[in-house]
Amino acid sequence: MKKPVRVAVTGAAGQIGYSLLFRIASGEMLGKDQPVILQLVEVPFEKPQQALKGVMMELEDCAFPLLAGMEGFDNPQAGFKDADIALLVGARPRGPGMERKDLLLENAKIFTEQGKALNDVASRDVKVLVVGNPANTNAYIAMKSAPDLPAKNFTAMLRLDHNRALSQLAAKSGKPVADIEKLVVWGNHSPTMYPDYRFATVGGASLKDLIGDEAWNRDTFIPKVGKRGAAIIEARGLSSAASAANAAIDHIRDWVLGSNGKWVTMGIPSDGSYGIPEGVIYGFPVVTQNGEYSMVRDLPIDEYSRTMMDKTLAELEEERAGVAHLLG
Ligand code: NAX
Repeated sequence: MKKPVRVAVTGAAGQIGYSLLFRIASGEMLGKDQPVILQLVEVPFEKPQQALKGVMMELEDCAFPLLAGMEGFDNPQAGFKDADIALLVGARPRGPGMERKDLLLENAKIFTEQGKALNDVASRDVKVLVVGNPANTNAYIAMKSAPDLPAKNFTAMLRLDHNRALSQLAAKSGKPVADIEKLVVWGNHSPTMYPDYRFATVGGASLKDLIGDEAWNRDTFIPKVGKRGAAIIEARGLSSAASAANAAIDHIRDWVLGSNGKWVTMGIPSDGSYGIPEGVIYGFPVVTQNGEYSMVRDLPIDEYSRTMMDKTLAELEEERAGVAHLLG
């Protein structure tokens, strides 16, 4: 039997948590031979702590053979102890009348504290995925608050955007999702992101040539992927949860177990490639192997793509400037 992997999850009593935890415990994230210990973190208030207890009771009732242990916490310093993987899902939602600036600052406090806690008590190899919005900037704040951990361990979730784009492309081209490779989603997890299928292939042939409809790309595809989150809220009355949990599982599974040469999108700290300033957490194409990701480099960037990539970068830089005073 393998040594259990410690997985910390914040926002464990929330919507995404409810779609996520059972799949982690059943082995869908780390493999059907990998025991896990769940360290579940919620805010220290009665209602969410009570709800967390209920979720833990249900996890118990599944009698998952791979669930080697489970504990609930009301603070990250205790909850992140020795964590090998940290899924930072909980975040402050936008309240009525709340300005974007205030939302950013409220979340900056949360992710500063969580970054510090990871720095203090998590495994030195902890793999961090930030799901809670604004995900890229929250990941940046956590990374900056954890100076003793490698910056490359901090990532943000662009995988839902990647998967949304894949499905739209499959529907348009009539090809199976599984056959589409080399898709990229550049930038911020926000409507400014740039889903880019210029390099995508189906069975080795160019998907762009197959679709051959540039107007569809610019006028339908890109805005549809960018506004998909809002469309789900309008239809469901609640934000994406099961698809977000699914994307988090995909992200970590590929990071830990490898993508078998396939490109996937991860929000990672830039190394200066593609004109994106070093340190900015930005969606890039990566391949993963042996628990490490590496960026797909030297892709040609045409004028339209440059404009799109700079627009989503500008938004990230604005967010970063809004929290700079907190990071010293
Ligand atoms: P919910 O409001 O259902 O659940 C969030 C949970 O987090 C709550 O139980 C809350 O008590 C808890 N929480 C808040 N602050 C916390 C803290 N400091 N420590 C521990 N727990 C804390 O939201 P849910 O639908 O689960 O969404 C969670 C986050 O994911 C939101 O920020 C949401 O915007 C974001 N999303 C990100 C996506 C992405 O692709 N990156 C897509 C889906 C989702 O919109």
